[in-house]
Amino acid sequence: LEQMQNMTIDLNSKALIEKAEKDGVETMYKRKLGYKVQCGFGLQGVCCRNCGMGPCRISAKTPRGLCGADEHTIVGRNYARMCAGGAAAHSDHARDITHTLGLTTPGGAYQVAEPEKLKEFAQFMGVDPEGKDIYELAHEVSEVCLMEFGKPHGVSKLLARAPKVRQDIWKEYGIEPRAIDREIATVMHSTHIGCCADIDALVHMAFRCSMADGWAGSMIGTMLSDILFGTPKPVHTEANLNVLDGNNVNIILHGHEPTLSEMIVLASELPEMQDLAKEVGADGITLSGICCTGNELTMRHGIKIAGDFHQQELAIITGAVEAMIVDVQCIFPALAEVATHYHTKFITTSPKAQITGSTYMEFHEETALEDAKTIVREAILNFKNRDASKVMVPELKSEAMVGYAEEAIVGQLNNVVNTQIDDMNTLKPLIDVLASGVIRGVVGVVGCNNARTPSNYNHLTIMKELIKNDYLVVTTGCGASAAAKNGLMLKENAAKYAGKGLATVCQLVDIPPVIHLGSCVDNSRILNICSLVANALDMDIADLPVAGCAPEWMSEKAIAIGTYVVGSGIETFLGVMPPVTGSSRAVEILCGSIKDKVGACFHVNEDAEALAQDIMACIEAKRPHFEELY
Ligand code: NFS
Repeated sequence: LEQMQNMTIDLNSKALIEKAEKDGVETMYKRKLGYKVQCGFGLQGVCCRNCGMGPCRISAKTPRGLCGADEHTIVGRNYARMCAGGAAAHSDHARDITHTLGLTTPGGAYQVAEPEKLKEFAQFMGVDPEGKDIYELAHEVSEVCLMEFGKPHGVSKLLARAPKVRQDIWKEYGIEPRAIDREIATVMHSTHIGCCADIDALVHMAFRCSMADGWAGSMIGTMLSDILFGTPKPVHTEANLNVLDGNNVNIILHGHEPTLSEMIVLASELPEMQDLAKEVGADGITLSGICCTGNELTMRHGIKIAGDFHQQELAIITGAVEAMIVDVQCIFPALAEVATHYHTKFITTSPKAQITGSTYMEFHEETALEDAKTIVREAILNFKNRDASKVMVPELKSEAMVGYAEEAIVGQLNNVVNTQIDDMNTLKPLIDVLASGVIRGVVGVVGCNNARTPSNYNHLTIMKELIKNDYLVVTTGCGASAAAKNGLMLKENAAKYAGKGLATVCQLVDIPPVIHLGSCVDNSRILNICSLVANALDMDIADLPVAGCAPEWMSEKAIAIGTYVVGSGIETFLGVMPPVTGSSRAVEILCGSIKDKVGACFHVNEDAEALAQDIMACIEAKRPHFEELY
């Protein structure tokens, strides 16, 4: 038990791991114990199973696969495929959002929440909004965006948001992404048996494909989600499993796409649903979120964050959850088994993510609200099956301020800092505090939890070290949940955790030391802010005192993100080694020579304290150049 409890630093999680043992329920933490030794070939990325002659594994005795592929080829292919997997996930999510924009109608389930943003974006995408009805425009923008997934000619239109120098770098290295689906298909083709067998070419392709994620798919996903559901604004919330309410029907939303979760919010607020909840003996309905759906909901509605990736099983083990409703991505298939020990309904909704043992209630955007009502009703009616003797809601939760979109960050800084500057809504205040060195730099600390490190340990260690030394932290995904759960997203805690410079800025500007930027597709907001600042200063993104960090990354999506962040000229720090160490060439390129091409590279250190020091050293080394340019 102690061994399992040591795999997380979250006290709620520790308590629930103990309950799981008592209840005889297997969790990830238990399974991890069984995996004392994980496959060394896989860890190094030198196992190839891309054809039926294999699997081939590179070792001293077998330095080549049956086709003759060496370790560099195999590692390169595997890495490129991870990028393709990640780009596919983010972009397919974005595709659904784009289709949904095409379904908007006045007064319908899906509407245009941000007409001005839509007009601006339409203009950017080459659609003239002049004289058009807003829904006509929405449908046209939807069509234009869908073309970004499959257009036969040209490169991503969204690249134009980046500084000109950056665009030239991409052109030079040849990583301007064409249609999103094409980049993914090209990687799948080139990594097929008997195709690309050159590590430089494979890395190049991996970068181009990942760029299609960051500078097309994810960016479209974020932009259209804002247009459909509203641009997030700072809002108060609470985080960690204590947000579950013992007297209420508890519905947890887990997964990624706001199309489903937004409808569940609407449905659960209907008087008929509230009444039904009372009828079955509950006080009301509590919605909460896990993973990126949690982030999307909390930043737009202040809906509470139940937990992060590693807490999904534990949430059900509280015995207080009527339904865990999921759509796509980051969902443990184990939830089906865990749910059998309690009354919880594990409801899958997407044809893309059906899971054996779950209750499958397919969700269609065309009948969104009706489908959502059916699902919510199912959850409410399950309240009577709750077994009080099995309920244990753990004690802890934390408050947080979340929901800082680009607009909020700029607006917030403008509000308070520089009342003397005349042009409001400029980036000047942000740039001033950066240039003067009051804030040393900005670091995006983002991404998952990984069972190879104690849950949340790397995130919190690095975030705390950075803010203590006056680096502003922005965060998304499960990193954001870790920060929210631990009080780092409260301005009131700035004095406690942040250095003097940062703490002063937090007080003056009314921001927390760690800023919630949203879900993982919202990493595109980071690209956006960096581009805005670089453009305003006439610099390249690589000139800015910024860095990216994924301290506990685990998904292919995270690899794609890391790759496009590096491709964007931002030094990227990983707390877990990706499976590339089997190829000395791959490591040399990714952690070194790629910098000659794109102005940044990967840095890996599995010691969190040391990684934080590495990040700060890297930014400090950038500062003189930045100050000079400024
Ligand atoms: Ni991101 Fe979101 Fe979390 Fe990792 Fe999974 S939820 S898309 S992949 S685990 S941060």
